[in-house]
Amino acid sequence: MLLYHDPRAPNPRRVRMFFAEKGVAYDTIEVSIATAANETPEFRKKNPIALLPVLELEDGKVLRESVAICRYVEDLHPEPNLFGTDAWERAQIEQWNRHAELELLWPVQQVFRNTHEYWKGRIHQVPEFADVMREHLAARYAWFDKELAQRPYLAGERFTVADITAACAIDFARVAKIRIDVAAQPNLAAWKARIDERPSSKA
Ligand SMILES: N[C@@H](CCC(=O)N[C@@H](CS)C(=O)NCC(=O)O)C(=O)O
Repeated sequence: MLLYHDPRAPNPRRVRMFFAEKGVAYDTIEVSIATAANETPEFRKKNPIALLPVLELEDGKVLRESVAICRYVEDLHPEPNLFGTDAWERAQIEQWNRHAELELLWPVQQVFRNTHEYWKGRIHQVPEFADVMREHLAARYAWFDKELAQRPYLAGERFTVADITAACAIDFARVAKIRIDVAAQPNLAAWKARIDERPSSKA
């Protein structure tokens, strides 16, 4: 398997962390978003909407959504299980992975895209939208903190793909100067410290 990725981007990191947890071997090709290498006609043949990650299989087939890639690898390498083992657990993990994507990662990406120098002159930036997303994130960090007072991991008693998504969002948020308020959000901070102890967090 060949992973097209940018080492600095959060969605490719989700997949690298997932692969590290599974212990699967794969090759990588770096596609720099900074130099718009993802927008070349060659790369658009892999992904017409020019986003990373992309996973290419031995036979040339490609997958271009982080969750699709992770589910594919979960099916091929069922252990350790990261998507759930019964109907209730699978639903919990799906729910929390969606919360992590839609309530944390996507808003964080919007703050970065709409304010950061990195994108200046490259996309239409709307700083007011970033302000709205910052307010949204403050409320959601507080909510995640409250939830994590009740259990050690997002979807329950064990680490799952939902924790990977949320951790990648929260790490990437630092480029937009959004940080966990350790005093006000001790449960979120303790959860993040647990994730950081895992070898996969270096991926
Ligand atoms: N839903 C996609 C989102 C992928 C995505 O947003 N990738 C970002 C990097 S984290 C990207 O490639 N951005 C390049 C650009 O916007 O030009 C997934 O989960 O894989």
